[in-house]
Amino acid sequence: MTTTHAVAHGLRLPPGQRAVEGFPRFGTHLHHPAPEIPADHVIEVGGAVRAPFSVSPADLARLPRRELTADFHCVAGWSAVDLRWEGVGFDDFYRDVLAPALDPAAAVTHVVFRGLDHHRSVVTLEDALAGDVLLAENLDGRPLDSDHGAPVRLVSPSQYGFVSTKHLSRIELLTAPPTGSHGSLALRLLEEHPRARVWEEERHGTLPGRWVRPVYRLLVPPLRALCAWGRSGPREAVEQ
Ligand SMILES: Nc1nc2c(c(=O)[nH]1)N[C@H]1C(S)=C(S)[C@@H](COP(=O)(O)O)O[C@H]1N2
Ligand SMILES: [Mo]
Repeated sequence: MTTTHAVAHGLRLPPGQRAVEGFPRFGTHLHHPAPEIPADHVIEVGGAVRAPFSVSPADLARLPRRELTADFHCVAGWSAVDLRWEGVGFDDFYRDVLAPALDPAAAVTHVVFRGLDHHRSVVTLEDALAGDVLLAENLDGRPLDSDHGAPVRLVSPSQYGFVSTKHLSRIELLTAPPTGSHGSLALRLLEEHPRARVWEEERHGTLPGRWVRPVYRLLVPPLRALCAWGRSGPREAVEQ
């Protein structure tokens, strides 16, 4: 078992983060209910492989299990502390499942993770193989619920939460960074940072992370109020 609530630079949390009680359902999806999970749910694999294939829960169950206790950091400044995840290490998954299926001529540089709700994240291969990245099926000793990404999600605790795609349905292996479609400067400033490392405060594209902190500070309370008002359940919810 690995524990990575790193105390780096003398800080308990990465710069600009504040701890919240419990683990709210975060995300860019709050106005949608969690997606339906098909009974025969699988993770499709595509991109630089000899032939596309899919990975079933039974395939995952054959791989070594890993437990990881870590804090979880949303780019909007909220951190949930000491979450206990359990699943398959992405490095083991890569070695045992993805690497043998690769097109021999391909040099993979990036991995794309897609969720059932069409959320997607892009991770460099180096960051994906960092050792603290999991395909997680359990949280705090129980199977993931729909708020937190059932039946399986990515968890990359050293990167902002938007990387940790929930309800994982597809993995694509790329041999070059995906080409962005963002034309305008404003959009480029605001796009997700390609590495999104929390201790480096890599929040957004080309803006220094600390510049966007005050914007989130202002935006988050009204968004939280709106979300709480819009949801029937008792759970707390915050945007981004
Ligand atoms: N499929 C999917 N995964 C997602 C999101 C989403 O909207 N859909 N939001 C991301 C964001 S912005 C955050 S902070 C985390 C929140 O995880 P949680 O809802 O389990 O707290 O999920 C990430 N993964
Ligand atoms: Mo987030």
